Amino acid sequence: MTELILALDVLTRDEAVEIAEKTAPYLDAIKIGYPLVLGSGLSIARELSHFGLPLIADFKVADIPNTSRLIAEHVFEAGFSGIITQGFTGSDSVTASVEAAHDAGGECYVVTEMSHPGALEFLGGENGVKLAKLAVDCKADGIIAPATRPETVKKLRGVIGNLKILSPGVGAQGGSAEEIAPLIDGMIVGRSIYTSDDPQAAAAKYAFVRKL
Ligand code: OMP
Repeated sequence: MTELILALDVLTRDEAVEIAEKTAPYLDAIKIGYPLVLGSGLSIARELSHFGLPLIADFKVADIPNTSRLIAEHVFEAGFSGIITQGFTGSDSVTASVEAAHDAGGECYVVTEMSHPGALEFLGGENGVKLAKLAVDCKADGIIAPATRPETVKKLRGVIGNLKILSPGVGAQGGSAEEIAPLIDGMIVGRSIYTSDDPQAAAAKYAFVRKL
């Protein structure tokens, strides 16, 4: 079964808690990034931990190894169980994030080809494949790969084997939940749930798709 991960990119604590309350029964994890953390502070992780779901920190870390490690340590101390890092910074930086995650009992995911059209200017094709190989070599727990390009996801699966694939781009970015779900381990959905008139019903719909 493919997990359903809510990308909770709302801007305030109140909105975040309201959406999480409505959707939590249908979710397997919540992903939080700059929009919410800059709006509400890192302490939002502790508040959302009351819903009993794994929390993934989407900071797309892209720094030197020492800074990457410091960021990751902060993230896991704050109560997250996973972190997303860029891969183009190279193996030493990615390894620093992976080791900090594993030292804290958490997981680290490496971004490969991103889901938006502009990603193809630098991250697509052979570079996406190289980033996936790097994730394997650095002992990451999985990769982030685009639900907007199922063919790419299939190709990257061939590179990473059993590592997890988490895929954003479903709904608002045009990716099909039905098409991508059988290829991946976790479907990341943001706006199609949290901007819906009925976030609970939207989450329930994606939760149904993930079981198909
Ligand atoms: P929606 O487009 O609203 O469903 O949100 C997608 C979420 O996934 C956002 O939080 C993005 O920042 C994130 N994301 C992508 O959309 N594309 C990527 O290639 C990578 C990510 C990510 O790392 O989560």
